[in-house]
Amino acid sequence: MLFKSLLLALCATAVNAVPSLQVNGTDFVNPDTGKKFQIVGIAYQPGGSAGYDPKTGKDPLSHADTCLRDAALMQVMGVNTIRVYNLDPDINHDDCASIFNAAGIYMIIDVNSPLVGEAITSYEPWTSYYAKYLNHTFAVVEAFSSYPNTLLFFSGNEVINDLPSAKDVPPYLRAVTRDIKNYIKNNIKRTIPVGYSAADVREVLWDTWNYMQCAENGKSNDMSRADIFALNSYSWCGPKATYESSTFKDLTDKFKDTSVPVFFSEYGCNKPQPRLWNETLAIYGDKMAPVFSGGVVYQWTQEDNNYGLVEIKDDTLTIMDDYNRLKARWAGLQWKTIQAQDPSNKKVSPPECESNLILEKGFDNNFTLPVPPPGAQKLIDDGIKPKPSGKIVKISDYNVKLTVKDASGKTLSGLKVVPLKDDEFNWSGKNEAETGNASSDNSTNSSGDNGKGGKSGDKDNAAGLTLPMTWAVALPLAAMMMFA
Ligand SMILES: *[C@@H]1O[C@H](CO)[C@@H](O)[C@H](O)[C@H]1NC(C)=O
Ligand SMILES: *[C@@H]1O[C@H](CO)[C@@H](O)[C@H](O)[C@H]1NC(C)=O
Ligand SMILES: *[C@@H]1O[C@H](CO)[C@@H](O)[C@H](O)[C@H]1NC(C)=O
Ligand SMILES: *[C@@H]1O[C@H](CO)[C@@H](O)[C@H](O)[C@H]1NC(C)=O
Ligand SMILES: *[C@@H]1O[C@H](CO)[C@@H](O)[C@H](O)[C@H]1NC(C)=O
Ligand SMILES: *[C@@H]1O[C@H](CO)[C@@H](O)[C@H](O)[C@H]1NC(C)=O
Ligand SMILES: *[C@@H]1O[C@H](CO)[C@@H](O)[C@H](O)[C@H]1NC(C)=O
Ligand SMILES: CC(=O)N[C@H]1CO[C@H](CO)[C@@H](O)[C@@H]1O
Repeated sequence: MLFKSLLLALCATAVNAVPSLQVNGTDFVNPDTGKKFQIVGIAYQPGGSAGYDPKTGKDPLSHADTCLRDAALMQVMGVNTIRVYNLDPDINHDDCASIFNAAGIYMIIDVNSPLVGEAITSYEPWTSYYAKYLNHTFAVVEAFSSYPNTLLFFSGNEVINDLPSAKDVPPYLRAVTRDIKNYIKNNIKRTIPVGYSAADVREVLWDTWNYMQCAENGKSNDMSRADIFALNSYSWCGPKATYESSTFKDLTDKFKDTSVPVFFSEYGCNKPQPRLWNETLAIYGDKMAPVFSGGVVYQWTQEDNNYGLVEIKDDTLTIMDDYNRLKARWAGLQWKTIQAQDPSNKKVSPPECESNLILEKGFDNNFTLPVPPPGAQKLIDDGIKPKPSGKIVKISDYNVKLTVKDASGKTLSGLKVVPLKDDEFNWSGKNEAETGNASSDNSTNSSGDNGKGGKSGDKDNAAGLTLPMTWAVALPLAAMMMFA
């Protein structure tokens, strides 16, 4: 009896949870359906990277009212993932994590930030690899690991960006990846994957990918190997670009041989304007979807770098035309089919970590990694103290309270998050709130099917990995340094 009520209590806490995904081979797999999961994501960095200041007690996931507003607007578009860069592990994120979870939206978490002591540096990386840095990294892992919608952690973002930074950084990136994976193995109940988010600089991209995905003696359980490889790519620009001219075809041809899931951790070239989002048709289309696992649009809020979908001034959000165009574009896709593809299920062995795997002269081809810095091994073995922790909480009211205006300046009413049933993730059609603009609403064909996860399995017993990872610089590097 006691046992039974305990079980019920445990189940109750998991209500309205997205299914924790697994990494199997080159795919994210929904364990309930066995289908490949495609990320439909948005980079969520209100204030830009410069807006992150832990001293204010604020970060992008600290305020329930703004998260509720943004989750509602994202849900209407069919977003299923946000990427969040700059997080303070000591702030409470329960409300925001619970809101996004209820909306069927996963979180990709960058464990680093642009602040000193919170990331591996691109030059003289040894000066940034010390126990206090790792402590911060592990604290972010602790803070987010209990949320079922934490998809993966990025152990680094755009750290290797050219040959000079490729000279010393690679072993440090692998070392941090190893430390985080070991930390999770020793201290965290759920296996959450750890990956790297690369700048799409072709001179170093392929070596970076191989350096991160290879394995010692070909063993896929090599702890320093990235579980996922992602790239921030801005090479598809404007309405005239094609699969070939954008070089997305080149990316697809190369990544066909990947041994880990690959996705766009940022995309959405903003020159020329306006963005018509043609690339999303390719990303979720027949050629790319079997190789890639979707992507993350850069970015939610309008900042100085001009990549926003919405503009926030004080507490008022105004929808921009880019939001409407992206929403309309996504609405034209057949999500029911896209999210129902079988994983490749092919046995892919990682390449061997050998110096001849690295092709570019000047790129570090030494796979001997630095050992954890003094004091760090104890943290990895026993856990940090104190440990931040998070939990899913009950949200009593899903109605948006902050002011939201459409692109013409009209205040919208009735906006709310529609909490999904257990084991669903969002894809499109449940939340019918009006946010648009008549012309784009036209094409918004919310023909209604929601991401059904089916029955949930044992979440903590995932054979594979659950999804999370890194920090982003505000200005997409690749936008400036495209495949030099
Ligand atoms: C380690 O992280 C925790 C959680 O953020 C923090 O309270 C503690 O002060 C950190 N320890 C060190 C040595 O930085
Ligand atoms: C991009 O999308 C626009 C709007 O649907 C379309 O007119 C244009 O032809 C597309 N570009 C290409 C190269 O297909
Ligand atoms: C609707 O959206 C289109 C394209 O985004 C824009 O050109 C138009 O001005 C918008 N109309 C209103 C009423 O917001
Ligand atoms: C994972 O992939 C292997 C093939 O590599 C396949 O046999 C297995 O069924 C897959 N597992 C899941 C849970 O999809
Ligand atoms: C590889 O790196 C390790 C650790 O820094 C160093 O001891 C070793 O000499 C390096 N090997 C080569 C061939 O440079
Ligand atoms: C929207 O629908 C109306 C009526 O069905 C049609 O006349 C109009 O051309 C459509 N607009 C767009 C942008 O598809
Ligand atoms: C909306 O969906 C229906 C049914 O799937 C389809 O027949 C129709 O062409 C779609 N309309 C638009 C504008 O995409
Ligand atoms: C609850 C829900 O399903 N919300 C949204 C998910 O995504 C689609 C668009 O793809 C929206 O139309 C839904 O409203």
